[in-house]
Amino acid sequence: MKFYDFTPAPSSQRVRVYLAEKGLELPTEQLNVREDEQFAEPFTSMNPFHCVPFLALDDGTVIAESMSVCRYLEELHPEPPLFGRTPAERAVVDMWMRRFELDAFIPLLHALRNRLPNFAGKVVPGTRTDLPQSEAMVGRGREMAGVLFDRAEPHMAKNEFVAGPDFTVADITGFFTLRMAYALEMDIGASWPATHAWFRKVSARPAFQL
Ligand SMILES: N[C@@H](CCC(=O)N[C@@H](CS)C(=O)NCC(=O)O)C(=O)O
Repeated sequence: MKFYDFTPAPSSQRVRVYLAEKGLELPTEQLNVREDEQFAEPFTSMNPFHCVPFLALDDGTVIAESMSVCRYLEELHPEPPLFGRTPAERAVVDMWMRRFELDAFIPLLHALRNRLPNFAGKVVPGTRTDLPQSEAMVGRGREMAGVLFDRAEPHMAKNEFVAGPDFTVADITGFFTLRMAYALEMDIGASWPATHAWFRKVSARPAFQL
């Protein structure tokens, strides 16, 4: 198998943090999505969604989507478990990961893509489009993430990690969610101190030294 990666890309970094936490190494090829290499062959046929990361298996199967890559690797390498051990743990990890991803990560991703000049013409990942950047998406992204952070804060105050006592993939998704929130100048420390403290703790783990 081969992992198609771009070192600065946050979605690739999500997988690389997972690999580091698991102690796994994969044959890796860099694909410079800033230079549009994902639109050239053979990559455009391998992943017609034109994004990194993706994992190409020896039988030709291509797994894109960062967390789908991690789920596949977890099946091959169950220890240490990062998706939970029991059916209930796995469901709780999935619940918190989906909450962070759907309610904050995605709105913040769109906020950043609609704000930063280098994403002009690229507001939808993996496309080149004439859709204009929208300032309204920036404000709404922050507001939506704020709703999730309000809801999560009491839970974060009572738990060591996002899904409970153990570090899981929900922390990886949470970390990249919060990193975008800081980049968008959300005052996490003032408004959500337990979430801020958790972020600092997770950031200190060796796997997160990106
Ligand atoms: N949901 C996808 C998102 C992948 C994604 O957005 N990748 C970005 C880099 S962080 C990319 O390759 N963008 C290329 C582009 O927008 O053309 C995942 O989690 O893997």
